This record gives sequence, C-alpha cells and structure tokens, in this order.
Amino acid sequence: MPLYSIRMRASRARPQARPEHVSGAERIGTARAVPALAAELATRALGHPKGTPDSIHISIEALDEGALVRIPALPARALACADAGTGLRLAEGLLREAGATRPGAVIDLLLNTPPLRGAMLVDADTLERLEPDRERGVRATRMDMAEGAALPPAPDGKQHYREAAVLAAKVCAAPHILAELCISDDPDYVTGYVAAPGLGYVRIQRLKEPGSPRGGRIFLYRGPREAVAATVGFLERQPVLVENVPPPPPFAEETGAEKSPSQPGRLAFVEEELAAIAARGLYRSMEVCESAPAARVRQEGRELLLLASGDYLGLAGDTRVKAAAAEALAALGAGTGGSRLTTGTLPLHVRLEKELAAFGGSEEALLFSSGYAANLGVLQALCGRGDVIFSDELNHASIIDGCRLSGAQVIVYPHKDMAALDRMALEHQGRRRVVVSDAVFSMDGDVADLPGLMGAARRHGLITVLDEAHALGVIGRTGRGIVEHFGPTGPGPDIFTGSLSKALGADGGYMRGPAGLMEWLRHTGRSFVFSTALSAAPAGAALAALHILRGDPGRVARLQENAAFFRACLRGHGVEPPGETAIVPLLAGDERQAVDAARALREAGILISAIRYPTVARGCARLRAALRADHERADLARAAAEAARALIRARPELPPQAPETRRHC
Ligand code: WAQ
Ligand code: MG
Repeated sequence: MPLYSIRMRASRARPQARPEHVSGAERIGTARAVPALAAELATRALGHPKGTPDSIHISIEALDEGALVRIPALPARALACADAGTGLRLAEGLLREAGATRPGAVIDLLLNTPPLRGAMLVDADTLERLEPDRERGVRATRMDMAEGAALPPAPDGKQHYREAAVLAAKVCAAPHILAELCISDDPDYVTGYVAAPGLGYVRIQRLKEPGSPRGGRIFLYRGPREAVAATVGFLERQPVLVENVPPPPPFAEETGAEKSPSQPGRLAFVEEELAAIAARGLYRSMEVCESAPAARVRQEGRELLLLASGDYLGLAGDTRVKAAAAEALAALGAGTGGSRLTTGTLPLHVRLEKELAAFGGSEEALLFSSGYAANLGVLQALCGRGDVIFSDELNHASIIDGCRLSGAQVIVYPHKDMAALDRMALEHQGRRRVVVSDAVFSMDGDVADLPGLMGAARRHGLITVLDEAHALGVIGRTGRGIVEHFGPTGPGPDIFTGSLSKALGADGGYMRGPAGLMEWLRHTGRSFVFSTALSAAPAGAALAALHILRGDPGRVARLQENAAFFRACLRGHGVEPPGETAIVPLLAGDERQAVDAARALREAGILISAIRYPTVARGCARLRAALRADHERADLARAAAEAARALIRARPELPPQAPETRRHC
C-alpha cells in the first residue's frame, strides 16, 4: 500500500518581514489514514501555544516506497533538574560525552541565534555554520514513527517527545552527525534533549525558563566539507520510518511508583549524582560492539582497530573455541539450574578444574561465575574480624571489594613497596594474615614483585593470594603466569585467582591452590556456594581455549613480541609507557584529556579505552592499550603514532611522559 507524507506548516504574516513560523509537523500514513492525519495536523496548527496562525499549508505527497528506510529509535532516558542552569550544564556534559570539543560554545550559539525554522548545521570543532540557507536552517522532514498512523494523537507533552524522538533518530542516523541539541521554541515547553549515536536520546527536564520563546536546534557535524550536501540531502529528503519509539522516560519526580507521599523525591539523588558525574567528565556510556573481539571489530557501525580487549590471545572468536562452546551447549543445555553443591556440577567443570590446576602447577582448582566472584569468595572465606589483609594500593576493584566484605582489618601498602609491606606486617598483628596482589596490575601493566612478596610472606607467616587475571596466557614463556615469569624460586603463592574471560576468551573465573585449601573453600567460599554453577558453553569454551594455549605457546610469544614492539614504537614517538606486559598505560592525568585523546583515536579508527576514576585514582586518567597476539605490526605502528599524537595533543602543557610519573601518577 503506498505511503504518503502529510506535512503541515503554519505561519502568521508580519508587516515588512518574513511570515512568522508558528508550527510545523509531519506524519506518514497509508492513503486511508491521510484524511485523519491531515485533520490532526490542522487541529495542531490551530491550537498552537505560540498563537493562531493565519496561514496553514498542508501538503500531501506520495513517498517512493523503494527509497523508504526503517531505522530503530534511539534508547531514551531522562535527567531531572531543578532549573534551566543545571539543565544546560547537563547538556554541556552530554555534548562533551558525545565528542563535542566545545560544548559550552555550542550552547551559547543556540541561545544567541535568532529563531530559525530549521536547525543549524554546525562544524563540531570550529562551530562554523554549514547549512546552505542560514535564515531557514536545515529541516529534517519525511519521517514519522513506523506505528504512526495506527496511534492516536498523543497528548501535548507526549506529542513533543514523540516527534522529537523521531527527528533525533533520523538526525543520529544521518552521515557525519556527532550529536544534536534541542530546546523547544514553545514558550511553555521547557524540556529539551541531547541526542547522539552513542548516547541515545537524553531528555533534560529544564533547558529554559517557562515563558521564554527562545529555542532552536543544533546538529553537530564532523566530516569532510564535500559530504555536507549528502547529510543535508538525507535529513531533508530521505523518507524514514522510525521503529519502536519507546514511551517517554519519566523524570524521577514524575514516576508515581517511585514516589511515596511521605518521602517526596526519595530518588532525586540518582539524577543529581548522575548530573555531578557528567559535570566532572566521568559520565560513561556503553558502546555496542557488533562483532566478536578481534584485531578489527565493528562498533556502532564502524570498523575499528581494537587495542582495548582482554582477549589477549584472540581465542574469543577462535573457531575451535566457539565450536566447543556450541557442542557443550547442545549436550548440556543453556544453564546449569543449580549451585555446584546441589545439581549444577557438570563433567566439564570437573575436567576444566583439573586441567586449569595442572596448567598452572596447582593441585586443584575451583570455578566461579566470574573473576570478581573468585576474589570476593577467597578473601571473604579466608578472613574476618581479627584478621589482617595487606593489599597493594593498585589492586583490582574485586580485591578491594573482597577485602571490605571480609570484615578484616585492611592495610593498604604503597604499590609494590616491599619494604613498606615488611614494616606494616611487623606493625599489624592478627589471627590470620593474608597478603593479596594482582600478578599483573590491570591498569598499569606492571608485574608484582613475586620474589619480594614471597620473602615477606615467609618472614611474617602471611598467606599469599595472587590474582592472575591478566597474567595467565600473557606472561611467562608459555603463558603460565607469574611463577614462570620469574622462574622457580622456592615455594609459590598459596592461592591464585583468575579469569576465564581474558586470555582464555570465555567467561567465568577460578581459583587454584593446594587440594586441602580448595576443599575448604568449596565449603566456605560464599560466592561459590551460593552462585548457580557456570553454564556449559563458557566451560566448554574455556577448556578448548586452554588446550590451544597449552599446545601453542607461539601465541603467547606473538603477544609478548607485539607488546614489546608497540612499546618500542611509543618510545620512538617520545612516550615512555610504564609496565612491561600486554597492558600499556599512557598516562594523561586529567579525565577530560584522556577522554579527548580516546575520542581522537576513535576518529582515526583506533579503539583504545580511556580509563578514569573510579577505575583509577582521580587525576590519574589514562589511555589503556591492550595488545593481542593477532595484531599486525603495521597496525601497531600506526596505533602507536596516533596514540602518542592524541596524548600529546590532549595535554599540550606537559612534556612527553617521564618514567618517574608512573607510580602514583
Ligand atoms: N528540522 C530541523 N529543525 C527543526 C525542525 C525540523 N523538522 N523542527 C523544528 N526545528 C528547530 C527549529 O529551530 C525550532 O525552533 C526548534 O527546532 C525547536 O522546535 O523529550 O518542540 O518544534 O519531551 O519547538 C523536545 C521534546 C521538543 C523533549 C522540541 O521543538 C522531550 C520541540 P520545536
Ligand atoms: Mg514545537
């Protein structure tokens, strides 16, 4: 059935001036729906809060069915705020998050430009106006909700939202559009939004004072000048139906369910804290990765060189690993349906535990649902009130949380400072005493001082726990981790915890150690006892991956060579990266600088994560590159050059990184 676009434009004549635009809207529907939609639009025009128009144009145009595209709506969320000032600050944070380099200036531009019928199309970096007609602006048209004709007209506030959600989806689907900022020109509609491909549609409760006619839209553009015409063409002429527009997300105050009369605004802190997070440059969005981890991945429709994954050996996408997961799934089902101690234990668990233990040189192993759960389990079981845990200051969050959960006294020692550990161990006595450390520090890429730790443990009678999440498959000649890295030097740590989701490319966690200790942890590790057992597919995948790792130490060698090569390239560009493993941190310091550098890299087609508080300390933000065995040298050389450039550009006031900045940055 042919579809029609019905467009309404209402205006009011002004003496000696262009007519004043009052209202414009569009619906798309079947021939049968056309009369009702036209009537709906005429009614809208006549009842517009900006006043009665004296001219209403309604045009009805058949759409070329073949040209029509359907695009998904953006995910929507809502940020509450008490006033327009706060709202504009929220908008600024969101625009920055979306990649705008001068978000404050973007807002000023919108607030200081006289009203247009359409939107400003603005260069995201220079803020130069790019639209062909600066008095009219660019109008996004030929679009509606896919369900449009079937839905009754929405009440006022919802109508604004619905149309804006459609427009934003189309705008964010247009080539080279970075983000959109919108403030309504209806004097009484103070809610506006920021939309961007990575952010979705973010409603902001108040972007202007009630009664203010000031409104407008800015589409931020980042792309070649030659492509501007194509973007405008898409916005103005490409027929689009937007599918699955979500209902308007409510602002915290509005949601009846969350509000109880005795405690008004109980959840207001959520929006306030999110606003504060955004204002500090710490807002985090989740990019959707559309392919398995690999040297090159697709993310949000773009191909990127991936230097940001824990899949060090390239096993997550390995055909044999995937086949083993599929086989395990087919034979044993999707879920285990029970704890390991009830009905959840599979033959695969038993085998994987045996082989993991043997590979690392331990007597036994226990599987957990994640590496996080393994650290929680071991520390909570080992320690309680009256006990002492000595923990490296740069240990992973799961260790920190395990320490807290245990209830033991936690003594944090300076990073790898064995003399300090010695002093502290003399000072803090207790019933049971444990020293816990990452084997490879996940954000710094350096290796724990194993001989130093074992020495301290021996002198003070400490139980030793090492987290080998980033060490297994990564360090040691054959990937057996930290003991192999240092070579055998007497007794090793008592317990290792680790992950199946890094070098083994699967999912889940484990610990390994002496049989008696494992037997005891089976009874006392609460995250083991009270979790449903790891499902068959990741267990099967991890087992296959372990076999590949065991049979092909060349993979580990390639990873180590790539890491050394990448570090050497960086040094060639004047950046001295700390650490010595497959994790290569590039310290930026300031949160925003790290984010800006990561963004510049993404623009260059390279995915290296910006790491910020709370993952690292405030002011210690960094780029964190993670190498893979399957990276190509040419790609690494390019990535190193781009990373060095992005980093130096992002902090022009600092000289290239000096090695002594590494520790506490
Ligand atoms: N294409 C481009 N720009 C447009 C278009 C269009 N089709 N329609 C309006 N604009 C520009 C124009 O400059 C207006 O002054 C400005 O946007 C605001 O337009 O989740 O009602 O129609 O509840 O007033 C936001 C809803 C409602 C937020 C926005 O915009 C929510 C709104 P208005
Ligand atoms: Mg309007």
